[in-house]
Amino acid sequence: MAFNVDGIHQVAIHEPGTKPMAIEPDPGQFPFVNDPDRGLYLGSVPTGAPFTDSFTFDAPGRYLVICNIARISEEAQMWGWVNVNQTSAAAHSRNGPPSPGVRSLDV
Ligand SMILES: [Cu+2]
Repeated sequence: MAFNVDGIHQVAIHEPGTKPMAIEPDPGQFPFVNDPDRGLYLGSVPTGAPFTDSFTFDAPGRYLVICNIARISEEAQMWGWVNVNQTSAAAHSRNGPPSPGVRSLDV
């Protein structure tokens, strides 16, 4: 899945089952959230120029994706879900290319 990032944002993907309220920013890492326990993937640090991060979901589940910039994810509620179903996860593992069961989320 490709994440098209435009602005000061950073993709953070969490384990299936993680709820937004369970995310605890590390105070020593401000302005980043950098939850020490639940991260599955942390995207590129933003520079201000548009860029694309990508991540392959190999297992089905409902993944929490947040913006790892603390102020944005808390005040702007910048988070969403990526639902990966059995078929798309299996297709990903076999072939690599994006599959129709995985929806793109622009952050
Ligand atoms: Cu953001």
